[in-house]
Amino acid sequence: MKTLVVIPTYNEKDNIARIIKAVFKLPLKKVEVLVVDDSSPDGTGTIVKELKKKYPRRLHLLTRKEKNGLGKAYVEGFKWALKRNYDFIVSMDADFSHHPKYLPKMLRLAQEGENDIVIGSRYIPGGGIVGWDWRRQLNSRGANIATRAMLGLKPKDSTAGYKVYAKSYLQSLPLDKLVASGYAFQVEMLYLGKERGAKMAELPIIFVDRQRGSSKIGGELKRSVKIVWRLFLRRRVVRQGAKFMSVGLMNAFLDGAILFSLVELASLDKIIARIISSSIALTSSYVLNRLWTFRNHSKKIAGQFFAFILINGSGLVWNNLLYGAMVKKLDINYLLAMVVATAIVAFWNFGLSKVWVFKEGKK
Ligand SMILES: Nc1nc2c(ncn2[C@@H]2O[C@H](COP(=O)(O)OP(=O)(O)OP(=O)(O)O)[C@@H](O)[C@H]2O)c(=O)[nH]1
Ligand SMILES: [Mg+2]
Repeated sequence: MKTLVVIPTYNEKDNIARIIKAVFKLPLKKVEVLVVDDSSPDGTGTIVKELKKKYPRRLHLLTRKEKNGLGKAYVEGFKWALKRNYDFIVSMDADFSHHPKYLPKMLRLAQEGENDIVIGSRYIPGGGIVGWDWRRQLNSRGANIATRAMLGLKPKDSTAGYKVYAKSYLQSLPLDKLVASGYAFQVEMLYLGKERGAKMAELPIIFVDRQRGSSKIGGELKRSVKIVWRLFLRRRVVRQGAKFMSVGLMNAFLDGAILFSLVELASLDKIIARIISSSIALTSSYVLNRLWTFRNHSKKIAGQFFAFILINGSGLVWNNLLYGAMVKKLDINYLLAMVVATAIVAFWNFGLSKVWVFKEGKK
């Protein structure tokens, strides 16, 4: 089993030699290191070149012209690794926050547990952070929780940078088409794993703040928020939700337009007109959700249509109960109550339509 540890560096002259030696001291066979250096002005690259004399076969250096982001550095490192057929590829910071001592256990978990991704996790029992003030702790925690919720990620540490990847998993990724070029790269890698049903595991690590050198994280937070937002909008459930809501809105207008025409132009009885208009709107809503929102191709159209009507009908009952409670018990303005009740019930309708009416088969 061949392993490559990829270490991206920008101005890490005080750490790089020590971390390389620490990796090579591990009781592991066939471990090599690739440093991806963005032409650090402090001479990190020169130090690595010197060390290559000591480890000619195990140490590699990839030099990039200029500082171009952590994510891009990893992508280049990963491509380099895939060309050379390493079985496991590790992402590790140069500053000892990701201590090499955890690597043997992480690799074992990847190999024996047949995991696609093993995460060195700060947020499971046994893990933790040393050396960050409460502000940075809170920041990281908050970012972690928000990211997990928005992207539906299972791992407890969704922003972790210390990971072991199985070769086959990296091969399945569109490495040239990632949206993140900086720190959010780590989140995107997990998100892609979720989309692909990758098998993931976490191993607790104590993350220790850097003792030497300076941080490069400035400005990354804002950029990362943008990336997480973009990934969120790409989620299938979010896209389906948006389509479902627009179908609902469209058909409310359709209902009104038909009702108006039947009453005003065809002088139909108002009750009969509404029965006709709402039936047409409901049918159109079913058809659009089947063909457009959920792209469902099942053959059971009659049963599905019935289920759809059942959900929407029960939604209407809920809607009126909620509306009544808000108006009578809470004394809320009736129009506001109507909007709130309808919004809540829209989620009810969407959720049940997704998991029951138009349920997707397993891929
Ligand atoms: N090649 C390359 N490496 C980078 C770049 N930005 C950061 N790094 C490296 O990525 C790793 C993580 O960066 P850090 O600055 O330690 O980020 P952090 O751990 O979030 O913050 P601190 O530990 O507080 O400094 C380090 O090894 C950096 O040298 C970059 O643009 N290109
Ligand atoms: Mg660091």
